[in-house]
Amino acid sequence: MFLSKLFLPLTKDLPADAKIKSHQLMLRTGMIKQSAAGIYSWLPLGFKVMKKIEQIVREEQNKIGAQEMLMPTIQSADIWKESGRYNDYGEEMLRIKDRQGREMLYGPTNEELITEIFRSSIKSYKSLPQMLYHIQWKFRDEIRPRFGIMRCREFYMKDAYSFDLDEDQAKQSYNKMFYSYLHTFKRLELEAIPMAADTGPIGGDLSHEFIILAETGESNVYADKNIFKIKLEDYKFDNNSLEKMRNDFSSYYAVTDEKFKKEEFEKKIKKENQILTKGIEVGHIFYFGDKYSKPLNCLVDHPDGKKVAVKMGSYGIGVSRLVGAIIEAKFTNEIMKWPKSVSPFEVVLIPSINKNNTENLEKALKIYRQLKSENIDVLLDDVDENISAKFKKHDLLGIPYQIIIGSKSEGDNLEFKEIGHNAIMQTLNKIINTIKN
Ligand code: 5CA
Repeated sequence: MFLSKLFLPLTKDLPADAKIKSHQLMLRTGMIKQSAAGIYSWLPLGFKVMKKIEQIVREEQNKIGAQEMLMPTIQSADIWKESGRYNDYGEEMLRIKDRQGREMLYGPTNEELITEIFRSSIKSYKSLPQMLYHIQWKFRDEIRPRFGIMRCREFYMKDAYSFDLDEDQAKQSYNKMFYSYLHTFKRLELEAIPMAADTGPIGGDLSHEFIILAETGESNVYADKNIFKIKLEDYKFDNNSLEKMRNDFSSYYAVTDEKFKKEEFEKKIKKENQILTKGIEVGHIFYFGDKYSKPLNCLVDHPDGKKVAVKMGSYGIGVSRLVGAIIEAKFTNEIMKWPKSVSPFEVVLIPSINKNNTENLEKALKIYRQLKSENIDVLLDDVDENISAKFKKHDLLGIPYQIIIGSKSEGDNLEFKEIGHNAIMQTLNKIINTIKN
């Protein structure tokens, strides 16, 4: 892609409510545009990042055996009346009437709908366990949407649902998701802490929020620093190891507000190990047994002949929120650096362009074509502006590899920024060398 062709509405004018870095930066770099309070359009740059995050979330869900499907955004109110949540959900639910006067709603979550789908086809323990997920827009009429896409009204969520015969097996499903979440966040280069949490309007008795540390976060974090010593590589994907993993994490103090007790915290953790800060909730998992399967009559035949309500859990990741969360975690000193796995482009070519001398641009074009032929997603900054303005722009855009052509370099030399020893660097070096020779 040529920068001159990219739809990238950079802006310096920020609305007064853009208080945190990620919100400001996403607006400045034209990743998103607000269309109504708490409702955003995703412009090409932002959309690309979100899609890459979505793909990582998807791959890690598939790895643990969850199956992807897609449920609609609009749901019938009937199933919510069956579960009893239609009234309980209150003002946060966007309620709609269709032309026949039927009550509909824009889904804030999908426990009811997935249970309805499940009960109509699965009748026997022989079909269990199952894990299903979708990645779909949700709507919650948040009383105070803020921080851009971090707390908005329409947002993109991965929500998964597990179905098991009994509590023990359901907890194994829970553990698999626990494992999957930690691996997902690791691939996004985020250190997420699983914190014991309340279940709120979803319900249930076992729940963890996955929180990344950030001063601008809305969640309070109370944790023991030693939790970061746990290494994911030490756990295998089998039931015993997964159970051990959750227990090991739970053995360190890490709780959200509702579970926090000051005396306990101060007694249990040495002063120097206390983490007392803010964080961003990027995922939330719940085990709630038969909270939905019972009222919705989602029963299966038990091996001993009885009919039992399936035991369920639900598991959410804020895919759109993660875009902002990554920015909050990675932005330092006016310089952004996307994790390589989700960067909008893999590498940017920055030629110093001079009207009387097109040599740098020609050289850049040559490299551009070769990178393209190697399937590297490259951006070529072909805009005619001075090099320091270019550098400023790319510090904000945050593409992790830059090749600078003609600024400090003399003759055939090229300058790299951000050198790493990995596959893409080797390919880049190879291409650069063939061009030089
Ligand atoms: N049904 C359950 C799990 S599937 C559920 O809805 N959980 S949740 O309410 O905790 O939401 C899951 C994740 O969605 C959160 O961890 C958060 O990352 C994201 N999220 C929730 N509300 C918003 C919002 N208003 N704006 C952006 N992301 C949100």
